[in-house]
Amino acid sequence: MKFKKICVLGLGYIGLPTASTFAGNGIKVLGVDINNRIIETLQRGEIHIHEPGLRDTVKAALTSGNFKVSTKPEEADAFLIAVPTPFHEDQFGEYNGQKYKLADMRAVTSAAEAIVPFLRKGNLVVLESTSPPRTTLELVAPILARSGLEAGRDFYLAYSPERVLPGQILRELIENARVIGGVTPESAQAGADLYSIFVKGEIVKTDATTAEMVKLMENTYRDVNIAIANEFARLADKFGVDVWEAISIANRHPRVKILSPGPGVGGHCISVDPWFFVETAPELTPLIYNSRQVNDAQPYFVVGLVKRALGSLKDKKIAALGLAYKPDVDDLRESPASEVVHLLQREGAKVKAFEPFKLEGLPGMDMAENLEGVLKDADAIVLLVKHTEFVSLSPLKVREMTRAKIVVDTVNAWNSDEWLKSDFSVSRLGVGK
Ligand code: SAJ
Repeated sequence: MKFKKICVLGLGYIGLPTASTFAGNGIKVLGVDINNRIIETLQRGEIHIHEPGLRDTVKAALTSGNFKVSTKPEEADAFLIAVPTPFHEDQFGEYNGQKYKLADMRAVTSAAEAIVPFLRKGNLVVLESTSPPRTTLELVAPILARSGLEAGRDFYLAYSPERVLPGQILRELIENARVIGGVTPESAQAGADLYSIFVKGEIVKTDATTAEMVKLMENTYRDVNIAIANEFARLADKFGVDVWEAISIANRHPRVKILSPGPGVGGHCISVDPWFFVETAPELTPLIYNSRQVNDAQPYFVVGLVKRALGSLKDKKIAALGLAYKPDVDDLRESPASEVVHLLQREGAKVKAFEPFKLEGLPGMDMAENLEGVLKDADAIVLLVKHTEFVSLSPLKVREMTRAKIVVDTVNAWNSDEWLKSDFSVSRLGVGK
């Protein structure tokens, strides 16, 4: 199948890089977002998210004339849906007395509805948003059928998950293997024809529900493995062991690859996607459910560690380094670091935070504009995110900036001996020694 024009619905972390990459490869792209502010920002040649290289790619795409943006779709050869699928904040499911989160599919529903008036025979529609198994067949196809056209017979319909790592999106979009699950083999082939415009990695064709499951399996696998690392950290703390040393020794086994413990699992993928399995089959997913519980409880474990180091938290001045959900990104969504700050505040601590990638932080937080500002009056320093800029901090330099004596390292970034030499006492997550 040949594509001259495509329409990308949703211009966030996935839609915008995807749309501008297609445009950079000579395809006419209409980027659609319901948020007028995003459209205005893009029309000014600016972008609303932080991702290395994205500003230049978007700018080049706009200047070439191939990339246009709007709040409404138009007729096109292919429609890509890349809208968010968060979970409901105020609705839960329940199974055997255990509460679980529910996917909020309203954005996918609206995007599919928005396509209906423009859908023509022979078009391709691809859902990219992470979704519970069978969404393509049972939610998207019936909505698109309102056009009078049937998926797989009159138009092609496929599910193709994005698998890019925030911070490396533009490179991974091109280089990663791409899964395309069609509602028919012809739909998978149409999807493969589309993505082969820029994908250099392997393109693997399958059916839509398999592709949906693959995406959820990948992130769930990671979540469960981080949960076990976090449990190992708790056990090491109890038994007087350094979990980082123990993991590094265990990982010398040829078939063991333990991930890193930390303050918890954040972001908009790994901490969300496993719930899509739990929601659709709570009776089959005790391991997935409990891993989520372990990772969600990890900020509380970190607060316990800070409490142990400081005695009491009441009125203690704490410098929190980092609020992002992981190193070197500006994304604070579902961030365990931010959760730790909230919990410390709740315990009566006076927390000042510094997030170099998002100076404004979050509402209700006392933010410093730089390192000096956050360290100045602190009683203790709590490192929550392994940003490169924090890892390379010299204890000698920090000593000059603060009177704090206590350091809590939750991400294993700092060498305790060096900090001791500069008159800091150091507590590390997962170190009971
Ligand atoms: N984390 C740990 N320990 C580790 C690794 C990560 O605590 O050893 C934490 C991070 O600090 C962060 C969270 O887990 O809070 C998730 O970070 P991540 O780097 O593992 O993943 P994401 O959420 O940035 O991106 C993931 C990726 N999926 C996998 O690696 C299986 C990415 O490829 C997906 O495209 C993305 O989710 C997505 O959009 O689904």
